[in-house]
This record gives sequence, structure tokens and C-alpha cells, in this order.
Amino acid sequence: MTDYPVGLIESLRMARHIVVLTGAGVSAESGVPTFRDAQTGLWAQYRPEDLATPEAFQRDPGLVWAWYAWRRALVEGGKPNPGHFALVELERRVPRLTLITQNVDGLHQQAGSRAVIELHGNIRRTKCSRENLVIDEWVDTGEVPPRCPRCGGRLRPDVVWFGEALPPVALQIAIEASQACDLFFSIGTSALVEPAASLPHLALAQGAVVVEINPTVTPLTSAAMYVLPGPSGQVLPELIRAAWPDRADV
Ligand code: BV8
Repeated sequence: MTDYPVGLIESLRMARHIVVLTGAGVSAESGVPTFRDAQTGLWAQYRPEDLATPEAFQRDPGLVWAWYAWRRALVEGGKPNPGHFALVELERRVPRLTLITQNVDGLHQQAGSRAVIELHGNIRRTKCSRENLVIDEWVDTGEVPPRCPRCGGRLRPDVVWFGEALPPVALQIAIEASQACDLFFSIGTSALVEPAASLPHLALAQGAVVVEINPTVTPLTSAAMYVLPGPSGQVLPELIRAAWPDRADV
């Protein structure tokens, strides 16, 4: 069991409003490859940033649809890990917790987290690329990508691509929570993608304690007050146990 800084444990116990921002690293221990992990097999020849764009979909909708189908299968095989469950426990322990995720895998919801703010959408949802409305079922004619049953437009994953605006309400909630919280966790994110990467700096600017949990250094590391260099699936349960030792079953 790691010894965590007393100041951090005190801040956790006293916190009125905690914001947690998660990235793909939180799902790594669920077997879901992180966004920038080397792509395997057929996908090794592509960079994720080059496929997750409207231009890529315009140029080759079948290729982009197939990439997301492959990733969706990886996600559907993944189960929440102890890091996800520790965040559900944290939500029970503090007066207010705002969970903001860049992840598109839905694992926080599967673990039992309520009111998850999805900044980048969700790969398990599909939407019409013309009407921008979620589509739950469609006729599989073998055409890839399939067509919207209402307007015939191409279907696409309900995720935010590079160059696309984030869902305005989700982003507004994330900004306001970052500006109001007294403790901000950045967990399992390379802290590179904007505007999500700016959220911890909004928290810092108003005097919140910022904590980073990541095995590697990121652009946020030097600004964070506490840096816990380990896998979130191990660090988060330990941290909860250290702060609330009465409940050892996390
Ligand atoms: C937008 C969905 C404007 C798709 C994704 C400044 C301001 C605004 C925009 C920009 C800006 N500068 C540049 C931009 C453009 C761009 C951007 O940020 N580019 C980057 C590359 C520089 N931003 C955008 O385009 C955004 N849109 O701003 O639009 C606008 C406004 C109005 C009108 C029109 C337009 C949209 C960004 C969203 C893109 N979509 N995902 C999909 O998934 O296919 S982002 C993608 O990256 C994933 O969602 C992922 O979550 C996200 C961030 O990556 P991470 O989660 O951090 O994952 P990564 O693999 O990078 O890192 C994993 C980390 O985990 C590592 O650090 C690793 O060490 C760690 N780790 C590993 N194992 C563990 C672990 N940690 C803990 N425990 C472990 N076990």
C-alpha cells in the first residue's frame, strides 16, 4: 500500500466539490487500447488522428465506419476495472462529484457512475451524419456505412471528431464545474486534446488542488500539486482506502 501525501488525503476528505477528468488510460486496465496506443493489425498503417475526422469520413466513409466497428468490438469486450469502481465509491463519499470523460467507451456508466459528462460522445451510439440525430436501428442492406432509415443519409458513430465542436451543454457544465471545484483529478489522459486539456488549468486558476494520476509525464504534470505516477486501476482504490479506511472493500 503506497503512502499518499497527508495533504492530499486531507484535501480529499474536506472537499465539497470534486471534478474528475478521465482519458483513455482509465480504460487501459479494461483491455481497451488507449487512443494513441499503436493500432494493431489492419489499422497499424493509420494514425487515429487521421481517421477521427470529418474529412476522413468524407473521403472514405467505409474505412472510417469499419475502424469504429473494430473499436466498438474492443469496447464491448471490455469490463469496468477497479479504477472505474473506485470513482463510483468516491461519488458516494463526497458531497458533489462531477465526472467528465473524454472516453467514448461507456465504461464509467457501466461501472455505476451517474451523470457522466461525455465530452467526446460515445462509440456505442450511432447517428445520422445528415440529421445529427441518434439512430438505434436500421436495415442492414450490406452497404457500409449503412443508411439512415429516415433520410437515407450515411450513418456514423456518435463521437466528436477532430475539428468538430464538442456538445455545447456538456462543455459548459465541464467548464463551470472546473471553475467551482476545490479538487480536480486528471486521470489517464495525455492532456493534449483541447478544449478538455484546458479544464485543469481553469481549476488551477481559481485555487483548486489539481491531482494527476498517470504512469507517464504529460504537459500537465509540472503544474499539478500532486502527481501519482501509477496505473489508475491500482492508485484510485488505494487512495479511497487511505482517505476512508473504514470502508476496505473498494
Ligand atoms: C474543437 C472521439 C473547435 C473520437 C476524440 C485549441 C483549442 C480548441 C481546439 C484545438 C486547440 N488546439 C488544437 C485543437 C484542435 C483539436 C486538438 O485538440 N488537437 C490536438 C491533437 C492538438 N481539438 C479538436 O478538434 C476538438 N474540437 O476544438 O473544435 C470547434 C469549435 C466550434 C466549431 C467547430 C470546431 C475535438 C477534440 C475531440 C476529438 N475526439 N475522440 C474517437 O475516439 O475516435 S479525442 C481522443 O483523444 C479520444 O477521445 C481520447 O480520449 C482523447 C484524448 O486522448 P487521451 O484520452 O488522453 O488518450 P491518450 O491515448 O492520448 O493518452 C492515454 C494516457 O493514459 C497516456 O497519458 C498514458 O500514459 C495514460 N495511461 C496508460 N495506461 C494508464 C494510463 N493512465 C492511468 N492508468 C493507466 N493504467
